[in-house]
Amino acid sequence: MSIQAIKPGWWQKPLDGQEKIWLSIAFVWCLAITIIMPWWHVVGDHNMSGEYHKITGGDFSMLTDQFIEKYQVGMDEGIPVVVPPANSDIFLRGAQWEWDPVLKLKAGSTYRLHLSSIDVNHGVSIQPVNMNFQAVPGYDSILTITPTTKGEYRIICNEFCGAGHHAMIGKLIVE
Ligand SMILES: [Cu+2]
Repeated sequence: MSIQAIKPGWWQKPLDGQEKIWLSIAFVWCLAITIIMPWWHVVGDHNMSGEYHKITGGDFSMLTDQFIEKYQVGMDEGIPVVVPPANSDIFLRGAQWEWDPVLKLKAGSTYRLHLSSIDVNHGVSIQPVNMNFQAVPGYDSILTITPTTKGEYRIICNEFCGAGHHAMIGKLIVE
């Protein structure tokens, strides 16, 4: 019986010069983005800080319905249109597969926007300005917003949420 020498595998060979360079670049980049993410929050307003509270889908739905009842002015393709006063609490409900209500806001006014979903996770992507948030079931995410540019915006769900995901497009109007 003889003992055969085991051939060294690729993982036992020392790193090649090129490999060392790329690993170093990747490592430095990892460090850089780790610093940049919190830095953006302070310097660039990229990552907004909000308030978060636990809430059931039923309770959030009830608050949204009350909000709609109070400030509804019409309908837009089957979705209620709401004109809330400045400095008020406003609600945006995500559900498979629509956003409601349509919010009509005043440029320069500040609102407390409550975001949630009553079923699964939805992504809130406001286009074309490309602001992105999350509607998370079980949580009321509150953002203090002051829209500055007049126009009609689309709220696109950018978190895959099922068969009708591609059609989950809401509307936000600033005038
Ligand atoms: Cu979706």
